[in-house]
Amino acid sequence: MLTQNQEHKAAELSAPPYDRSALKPYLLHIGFGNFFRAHTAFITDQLARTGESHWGITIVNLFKADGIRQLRQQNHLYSVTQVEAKAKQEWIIGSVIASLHPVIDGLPAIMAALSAPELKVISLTITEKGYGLSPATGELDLTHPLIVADLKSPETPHSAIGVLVEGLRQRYAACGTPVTILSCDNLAHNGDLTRNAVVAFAAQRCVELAHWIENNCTFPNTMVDRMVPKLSAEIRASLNPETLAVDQLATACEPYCQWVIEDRFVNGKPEWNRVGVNFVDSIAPYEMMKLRLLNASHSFLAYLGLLAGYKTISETMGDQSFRRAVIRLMLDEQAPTLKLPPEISLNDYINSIVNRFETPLLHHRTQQIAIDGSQKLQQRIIPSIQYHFDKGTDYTLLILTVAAWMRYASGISERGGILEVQDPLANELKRIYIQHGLRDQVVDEILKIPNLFPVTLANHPEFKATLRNSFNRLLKSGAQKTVEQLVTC
Ligand code: CS2
Repeated sequence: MLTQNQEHKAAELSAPPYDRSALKPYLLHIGFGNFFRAHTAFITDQLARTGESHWGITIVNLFKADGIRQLRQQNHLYSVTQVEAKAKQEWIIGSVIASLHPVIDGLPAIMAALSAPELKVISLTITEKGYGLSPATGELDLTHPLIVADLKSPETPHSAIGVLVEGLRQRYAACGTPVTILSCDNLAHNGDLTRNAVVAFAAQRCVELAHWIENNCTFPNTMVDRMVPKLSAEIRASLNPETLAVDQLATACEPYCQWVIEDRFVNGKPEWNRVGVNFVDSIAPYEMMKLRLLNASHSFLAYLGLLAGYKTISETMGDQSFRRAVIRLMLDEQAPTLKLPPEISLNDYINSIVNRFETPLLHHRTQQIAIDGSQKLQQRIIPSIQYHFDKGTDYTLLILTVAAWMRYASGISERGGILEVQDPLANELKRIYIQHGLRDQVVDEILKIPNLFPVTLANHPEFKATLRNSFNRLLKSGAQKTVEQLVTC
């Protein structure tokens, strides 16, 4: 609860220099996390600053209500600070104009917003696990507990997909106005996967609804890029104290910001291209490049760095062996799997990633990036392993990332301390470790978890043996020595 004094101060966060009352709820966004605040909302705010956009955002948060309550206390304003060595730039974001939460406002209010004729775009940042997909196949997992529950009572859904489909059903009944659905999560072909999940869920309810969605909604694929770490005490210390005193939602990020979107909007779009967004025919080369170079490297540094005792990505990059290893991962094991967009130079792109990772100001914690590995590896690492496996080429650093994730999943650090494991499979992983201990049998057991890895790999003796070797190497030598040995040989 805010004190009266804080409430008074919160109202003082000064609005950006445009008429917010002229913004209309054309965009509804599900998920009020840090990334959204510093990316989609930030970009929409930049556009509003041109004075020529009426695009405003309604936020829907399905889980935590605190952020929404706080946002309302702050008149839907909050700050985003771009941290960089030379200067910090602080923005007060005004593009969010309304907010909804099922517990505070009730589900019917959310459904009314989703079926409003003036709504043109629905965007999502619900994290990889929020889609209820099977990591191995990318299809909607009809055994996923939230999906099972929502299919039983589809008119009172809790999952993002269930809410979306019920909203679209009511939209179909109320006005039938087409709408664009924009996934902004780090999934390969995020639009296609979202369409498949939504249509599959809808088909379980009513085939006619599934057809309406297929024919009246588009799901452009998008590639998003901006590092937005959780606000740590270290970053807080570098932000403007006057803003912090009135802003409980202060967000910090790097200056870098990229958004590439397939130009398949069915009912109008914001002119985001005026503020740096690229609308293209196909984002496939961009998303592969970003997932396999940036995100995969992040996971490599997160798991191996965490095991070696490093707290942040920049600290891990400060260790020359890790720095060399991650560059080698990008150049030797990821680049061969990619077809880059024609205007991109591989070396420049890799150099820019290295520079971004080295920025100490961001304090991007290895622990934060390690979250949800069971969902992330399938997007960033596994397809490249499959590529090398089929070709018979080297994937030592890729498989080491998987082995390091498995080792991290034990919840025990190399010094015998506790590692906090946050993953949808955390309980399952814990059960395996309790049964087998810190021994390489766990590798086979984890590979047996249904829908985690593609069966072509999970059942292959050679793949299993390679993964076990990598895992044993980590057990025997530790992350630091293993990485050091790999880059010096
Ligand atoms: C990170 C991403 O946490 C993670 O898994 O790799 O959030 C990364 O910071 C963003 O994708 C950068 O655009």
